[in-house]
Amino acid sequence: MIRFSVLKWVPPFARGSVKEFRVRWALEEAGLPYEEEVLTPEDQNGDAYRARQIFGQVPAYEEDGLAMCESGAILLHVAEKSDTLMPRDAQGRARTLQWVFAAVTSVQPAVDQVTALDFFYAQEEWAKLRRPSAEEFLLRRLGQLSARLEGREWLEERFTAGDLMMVTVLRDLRHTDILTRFPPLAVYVKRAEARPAFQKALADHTALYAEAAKAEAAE
Ligand SMILES: N[C@@H](CCC(=O)N[C@@H](CS)C(=O)NCC(=O)O)C(=O)O
Repeated sequence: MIRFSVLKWVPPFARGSVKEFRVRWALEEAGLPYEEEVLTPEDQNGDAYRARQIFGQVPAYEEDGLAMCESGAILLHVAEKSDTLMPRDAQGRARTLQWVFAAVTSVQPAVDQVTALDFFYAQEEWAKLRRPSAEEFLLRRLGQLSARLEGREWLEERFTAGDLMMVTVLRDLRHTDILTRFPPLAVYVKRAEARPAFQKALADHTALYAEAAKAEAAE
């Protein structure tokens, strides 16, 4: 049975963005059954877990004797099992790898610069000074991506793991109005979010934090 780790608690802004969500969504697309391994902070810092994920982060993944970590690598591993995520022809496969890497190495860093400022340092003077140039860089990247998606449903002729990864990265901007400035991107994210596998994964991910959300709403 496939098993991946999830965090018992995350702050509200992180819900829907925890990197286990990518794996969960991919497994739903692939139609593969799985179990969650729910981690407390003590579990994360224990030797047993660190042996599987040296940074103590999620997700870590296990399957029939295989133990691995890093959401991008896990996504590609799962994608190899599923025609929905990975075309079988060599070119389609190579292009899927290209888009997964574009998402994590060309778009995610630009997104992360803005989200880190917004979520962790918003009140700092230096962050207020840095924010406009971080956003400007991000807008340039998003403009380039948006041009690719103009008139297309997906990055290639069909949905792949590349779209799954790209959409999880773009969704990290949902606390801003930035995507609305790029209609092809806004529509692309909505199209992906309408997929039944996405809906199921998000519902299950959110359910982990339902009790915490109720308590926070009552405060
Ligand atoms: N590069 C890693 C990053 C994983 C990561 O950042 N995980 C975060 C949640 S989104 C985490 O476990 N944070 C808890 C911590 O660092 O203690 C991956 O993609 O799997």
